[in-house]
Amino acid sequence: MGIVSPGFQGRPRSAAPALPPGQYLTPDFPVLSAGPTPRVPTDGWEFVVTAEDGTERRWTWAELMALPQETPTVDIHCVTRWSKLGTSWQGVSLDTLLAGVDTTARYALVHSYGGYTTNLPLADLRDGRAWVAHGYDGRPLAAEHGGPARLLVPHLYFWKSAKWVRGIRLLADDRPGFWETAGYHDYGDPWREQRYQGD
Ligand SMILES: Nc1nc2c(c(=O)[nH]1)N[C@H]1C(S)=C(S)[C@@H](COP(=O)(O)O)O[C@H]1N2
Ligand SMILES: [Mo]
Repeated sequence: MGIVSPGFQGRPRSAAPALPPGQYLTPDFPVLSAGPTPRVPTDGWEFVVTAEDGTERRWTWAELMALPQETPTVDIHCVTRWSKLGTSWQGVSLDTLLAGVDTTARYALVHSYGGYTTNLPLADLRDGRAWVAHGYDGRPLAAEHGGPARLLVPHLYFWKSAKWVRGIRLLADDRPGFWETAGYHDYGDPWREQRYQGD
């Protein structure tokens, strides 16, 4: 008999797939950094959005904390194949940060303290899909995970979630970041397994 009843299978087959193709589940929270962990004090910290015409919007740490805060619970997927489900964050939506920014740019290049960069379409930072996150699991975000604040864009592979985020440049033309220049996929959708250029 080729048919197995759901009762013998554990999970019912109707459950939505939680893991993108080629990923495995980890209960840990691995640390992946291309270089040393920069120590970024919140004194003097700022987050800058630079529009394509050079116009800047800046937020100090106190100003970021005074904005509406959200607590997204999301699944994260690293291109090195680990996924972690149901991670809980605190931060400010990019919708909030971009609300007062006048732009027709289609691309964004994200910059970090320490020099890391990553690119994505500006649309992917909108519609409740991206945050500047400063809390994890009810605590301030640890430095090795990008504290004091990191970008969180969980619908793309986790290399797009720049740790120690410092600013975002809005661009008319796409420009690759650190890993994208090294051969990683320009967009990085885990559900379409867009790991490397050509995927
Ligand atoms: N600034 C910076 N951000 C970064 C990285 C990095 O090396 N530097 N690594 C990226 C990669 S490849 C991954 S998988 C995640 C890892 O985040 P974690 O160390 O909190 O797990 O951060 C991303 N953001
Ligand atoms: Mo990664």
